[in-house]
Formats: sequence, structure tokens, C-alpha cells
Amino acid sequence: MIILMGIVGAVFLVGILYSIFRVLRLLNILKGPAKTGLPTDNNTSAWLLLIFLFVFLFGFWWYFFNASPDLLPVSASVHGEHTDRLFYIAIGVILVPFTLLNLLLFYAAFRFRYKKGTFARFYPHNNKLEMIWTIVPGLVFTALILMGTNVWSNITAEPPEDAEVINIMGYQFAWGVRYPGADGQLGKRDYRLIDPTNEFGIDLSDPNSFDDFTALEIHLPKGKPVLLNIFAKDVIHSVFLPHFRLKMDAVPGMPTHFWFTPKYTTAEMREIVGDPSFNYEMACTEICGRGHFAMRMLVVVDEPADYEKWKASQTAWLKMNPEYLSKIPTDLTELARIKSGIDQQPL
Ligand SMILES: [Cu+2]
Repeated sequence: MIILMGIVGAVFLVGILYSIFRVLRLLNILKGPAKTGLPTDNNTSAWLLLIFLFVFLFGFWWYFFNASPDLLPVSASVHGEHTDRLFYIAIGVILVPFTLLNLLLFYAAFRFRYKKGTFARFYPHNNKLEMIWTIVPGLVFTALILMGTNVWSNITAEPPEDAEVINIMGYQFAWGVRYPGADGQLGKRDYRLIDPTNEFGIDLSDPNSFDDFTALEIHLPKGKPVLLNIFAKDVIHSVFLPHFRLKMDAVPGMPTHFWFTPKYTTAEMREIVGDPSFNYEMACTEICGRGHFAMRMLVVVDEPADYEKWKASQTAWLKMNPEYLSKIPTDLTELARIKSGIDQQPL
């Protein structure tokens, strides 16, 4: 709402200022050429420029402070705090010169408006100035890029040993999620094994895959590193977990990954934002086709003990699709029955 108000307000103001300018200009034309030889609207333009400066600069900062609570929600991941800090540093680096330069530019346009008998000094070049305004921004941007590269290389580097590994598969138009079962190891996958049921291409010749399970929502443990291995089955999708400051494309044929550590459980975040119905979510942020809007998935951050409980309550993919038992090498069938819990009654 406030964004809409800001845009409407700015358009309205530009309209008013432009109308005033047009009216004054028409009046000048009607009056005919001035006797002094000075363009008659010269002073008007200079004053209008000053008014423009103060109205818009004031409007800008008013809008900035009013909208700033909506800029970024509290970061729900550890690295998110670093990226937020970078974001605010970049905003500062942009806004301080933005304000100073605008003050200077509009003041200069006003102060040095045309006056009879005043002549501009010819000042075409100054090496020292050129050096300053090339080197200083160069150093500032290099520092920003180095800080950003540092954060980026951390979150895309190898995750800690104890990280929870989760596979995410984007396809038109939903997400598939695969967790390791009780053994904590995700089984291998191979795209050549993908079929309408086996959407991940789970390789059942790998005993680690027997107890893997797929889920309709994502659960994450608080305070524990989580590695997302990201795949796509058809077109480019993009994993977007805004509260965790996580965005990584899901590219067909080119697995990507991202690791992060959730900081607040869903219950804690509900208290922080003061909304008992708050939920984390994962969205697709690549316009991937007609059903793109449907690629939303609920994300729940649990206390580690609750997370383990949730994992234990899930049913292995193999148990849900027992017809795949026949594809398992015979010497592994018995192990597959045990690990997937195929013979056990559902809980
Ligand atoms: Cu998508």
C-alpha cells in the first residue's frame, strides 16, 4: 500500500510541477519578448529546480524511513545476517552520495543561472579530480565485491560434515523433496532412472536409498547446517527461501547446491513477527511456465528433537512404491525390506 502511495504521490507531484512550468511558459510567450534581453523564465526555472530538489529529496527520505520496516524481514538463517549487513552497507554507499550529489547539482543549477554580464569560466579538465572520482568509487566497489564474494563462497562451499542433506527437484509445476532415512545417507540417483513415479531417479542398487523418503513439506532442524542439493527435471526453476536469504537456480543437467543454518524455529519466528499464522515458505522465483505460481511449498523449522521425530514418522519411498522391489538385485531384497520397513504395518 505504501509503495503504491509513494508512486502515486511522485507522479502527482511531477504532474503539478510540470503544469506550473507549462502555465508560466505560456504566460511568458503571451507577454512577448522581454525588454531586458534576458529570457523571462530563467529565474522561474531556477526556483522551480530548487523546489523540485527539496520536494523530491524530502519525499524520498520520508518514503525511505516509512517503508524501511518492510525492506527485509528478520533473517532466519545465520549467513542471512551477513548478506543483510552487506545489503545495508550497499544502500548506505549509494544513498549518501546520492543525497550529496543531488544537493550539489541542483544548488549549482540555481546558483549559476544565467545573469547578464556573468560569464562561465572555461574549465575543461583537472587530472587530480579525475583521479579522485575514479579511484575512490573504484576502491569502494572493489571492497563491496570482495565482501560479497566472501559471503557467497562460504554458502556455496563444502558444508560442514554434520550437515543434513536434502535433495530438491524442481519440475513443472511443483517441488519434489527427498530426505535420507534413518541411516542418514541419501542414496544415489541417476536421471536415466526417472519415470513418472520415481521422479528423483532413485538408484535402488544403492542400499542407502532403501530408507530414503520423499515429503510434501520441508522440515529443517534449527541450529544445524542444512545442505540443499538442487535439481531440475524440465526447465530452469529457482529455489527461493526469502526468510533464509537463500536463492539458487535449479538447472536441468547442472546440479547446484547451497548450505545454510536455520536460526529460528517456526514457532519462534511467529513470535518475532507477531503473527501466529506465519509460515516459512519456499517459492520458485524463475518464471517457468503457466503453473509457476503453484510452486509454493511449506517450510517448517523444528527444534532438533522434533525434527528427528518428524523424520522417524515418515514412510520410505520404497515402502510407498513396493512394486520397485522387483528392480532391486536379489541379494539386496532382504536388506531393502528391512530398511524400508516394507513388512511393518503403517504407524
Ligand atoms: Cu518453477
